[in-house]
Amino acid sequence: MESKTDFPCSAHCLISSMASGAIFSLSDSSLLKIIQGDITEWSVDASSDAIVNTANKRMLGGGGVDGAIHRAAGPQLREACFDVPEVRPGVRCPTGEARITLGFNLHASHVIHTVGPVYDSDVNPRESLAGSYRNCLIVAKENNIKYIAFPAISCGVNGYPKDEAAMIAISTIKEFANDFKEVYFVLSEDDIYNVWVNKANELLQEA
Ligand code: AR6
Repeated sequence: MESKTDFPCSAHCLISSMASGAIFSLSDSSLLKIIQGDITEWSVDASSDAIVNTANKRMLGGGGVDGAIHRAAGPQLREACFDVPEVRPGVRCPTGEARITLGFNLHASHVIHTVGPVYDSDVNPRESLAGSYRNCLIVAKENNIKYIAFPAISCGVNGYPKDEAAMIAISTIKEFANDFKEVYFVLSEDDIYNVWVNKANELLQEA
């Protein structure tokens, strides 16, 4: 996964398009890695790590990534989520915010839960999606997380257009270029993976 080609690229863009994924340099000490796979299987050789869950406001499980993460983490994750205080009845995490729990049976030590916008009904889906990425990264920093893996937040049942979602995701992560050793996207679908790699190449070449 670490191998890089000697692709002629700017100093800020070291990309490897090998089967293992694509690797970009966010800063002198920070990498962005885009890989295909199941985020519940993500692991790095570090204890300061977290995966991001694209949850719903109740935070008690759902479909897609949310369901997969709850199944892999085991029932303790639901109990930990249940203990997250409600900000109003039925809402533990409003749209665009983030909450952290332990990872239990996952390889990752922590799960950061965020609620992405439902594209067709959110008043300002761009701001909400950027808020989700930004607040996950803020919560991660507060908890000394150095390795973090994101899925494509809101790109499943929430219906966010992939190209705009990739632009928001990667440009928001660029704001935190010096704060993490490695930021990952673990993407299960071929088309989303390709959109993300193209967008990362575009945005990071501009850096
Ligand atoms: N690993 C990586 N990516 C995955 C995985 C996986 N195991 N499973 C699905 N994806 P979605 P959303 C991809 O629908 O749109 C839930 O019910 C998937 O193909 O999980 O943010 C929650 O409770 C898609 O590209 O999340 C919420 O109510 C992307 O992950 C709601 O769905 C996100 O798809 C959240 O909807």
